[in-house]
Amino acid sequence: MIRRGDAASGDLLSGLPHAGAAVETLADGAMVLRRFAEPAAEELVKAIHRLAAAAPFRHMVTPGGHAMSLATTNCGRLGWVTDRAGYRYEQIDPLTRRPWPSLPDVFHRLATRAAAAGGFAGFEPDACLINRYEPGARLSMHQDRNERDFGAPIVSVSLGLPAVFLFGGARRADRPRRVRLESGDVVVWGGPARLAFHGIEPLADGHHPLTGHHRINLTFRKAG
Ligand code: MD3
Ligand code: FE
Repeated sequence: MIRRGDAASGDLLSGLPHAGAAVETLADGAMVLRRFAEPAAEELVKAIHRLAAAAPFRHMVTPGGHAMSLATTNCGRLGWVTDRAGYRYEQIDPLTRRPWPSLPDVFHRLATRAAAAGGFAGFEPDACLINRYEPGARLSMHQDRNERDFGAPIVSVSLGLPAVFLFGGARRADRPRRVRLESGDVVVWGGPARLAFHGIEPLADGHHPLTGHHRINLTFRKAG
């Protein structure tokens, strides 16, 4: 279902719906807000550079001992980490041994407005995982299960180079749908979609005016 010009898809800066704004339902509980973050994209990328100066991007290691192809950092009260000991949320960045930088206002505003547009008014993220892909980097099929409350949605924001998102089902073996995510696209994952298997295909080569040869993805979560 596509609702064009719906008041739910608002311009971030003016608070008004913007031309071409649409809410597209991918599956029960999964809403794509195409270009919802476009008006704020430059401000978001500036904030990411500031955050990365305080909590650098790093290639975390999976419990199996492999370095991830994508680089990761976090902001907010809790940050998602992985190492040989497993996947979890931590208040202290293991690299800097300091708390993660706080959630910038522009991040919080975007995440809560997108969640509301997707039917999750009152969403209060306490964690934002920031993934940075370069050409060839990928994310294999997984579920996000380290959060305490699966009733809260996850809001994802794509910036820079496009990617092919793989949207599977409740079982790993379910054949995934391929969904192209472009800069400014926001997806709200809640309800039955919250525990779906998902991944990202290897990033294609390219250049984007916002991020150069990178794709950056923000995922806002209520982890604690
Ligand atoms: C569907 N990130 O960080 S965002 C992740 O583009 C992650 O970096 C991908 O999967 C990325 O865990 C995909 C879209 C996404 C995020 C979380 C989900 C889709 C989801 C949780 C449940 C279902
Ligand atoms: Fe995920």
